[in-house]
Amino acid sequence: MKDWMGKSKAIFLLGSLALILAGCGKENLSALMPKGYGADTSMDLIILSLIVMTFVFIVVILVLVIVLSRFRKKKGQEDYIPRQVEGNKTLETVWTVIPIILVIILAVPTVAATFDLADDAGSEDGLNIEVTGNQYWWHFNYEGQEVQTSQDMYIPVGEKVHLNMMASDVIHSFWVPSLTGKMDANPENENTMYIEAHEEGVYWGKCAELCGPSHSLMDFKVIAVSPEEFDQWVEDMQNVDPEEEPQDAVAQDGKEAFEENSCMGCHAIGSSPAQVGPNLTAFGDRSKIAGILEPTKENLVDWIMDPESIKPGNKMTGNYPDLSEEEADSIAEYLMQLQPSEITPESAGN
Ligand SMILES: [Cu+2]
Repeated sequence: MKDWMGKSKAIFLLGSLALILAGCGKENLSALMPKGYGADTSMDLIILSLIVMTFVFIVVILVLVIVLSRFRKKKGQEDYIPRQVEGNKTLETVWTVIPIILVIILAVPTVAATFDLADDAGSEDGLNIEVTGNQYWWHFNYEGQEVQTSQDMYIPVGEKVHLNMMASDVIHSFWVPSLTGKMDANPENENTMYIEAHEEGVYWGKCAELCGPSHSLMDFKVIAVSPEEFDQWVEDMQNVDPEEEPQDAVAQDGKEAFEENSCMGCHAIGSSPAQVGPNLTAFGDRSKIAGILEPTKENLVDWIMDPESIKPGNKMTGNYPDLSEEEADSIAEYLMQLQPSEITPESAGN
């Protein structure tokens, strides 16, 4: 008896803890707070399955309680054995038919939603973005627009945005929980999906496929802005001149150091595609540095000096000459000044 009490207490505590922790989800990083078409569809299916599961739970518990109370051994019934039932056709039909009906209730909307979400993926019309997953960052190429960027993906609100997805190294998985479900980014074949945001805002994205030691740090953002702001952002990005000289002396030194140390071998500024490292066109506007650090110059210097301590296994480690603290500082100044647009994660409500 004591043992049973201890177990039920533990189950109660764990259950309460799970309920409390369920409230810890960040806004804009939760499938339970849908802000896009795909996430709405998933949420509808979650609610439907919860209703079905609750119904099954209640029926099973009711039957259990009735059976336990009606057929238990009562006082004075020392040799009591309830009537043994075998091969009851009615019962067997009921417990076969009801689950089949429940499975149909779950399956029909699920299959319909799957086809619906797959329907317009990979369309030729509208905005198409080529998404490439890399260890441990995301590249976005706006097809036909001459716009390339990394980590922060801008989209217009209320529009279907088609994503054509691949990976450059290992399998990654693109996931923006508030907007839609997951999609694998594979090295060998292209997967397509679309996202659509109902409201302006900054939505957090995660890589959802274990892809190496820094998999959990492979964060990115989707920034949904009004269609007018989006057009403005595209224009601002198209007008970036990578050769443009920075305003102040430190940033000018930074630009020189950036070029002398062959940073351009891996990174690009402007619309030329980066081969190995992230495109840095609007680096000064990014919501995070390396996907995870607050966007301050100090954090950028730390990242440049020792990226391995921040994102283990990243490809920048060991791929460039030793920089002095002063060089790193001036490069950081130069990069933080790359702010080609007024449309930023901050203006979108980060
Ligand atoms: Cu990944």
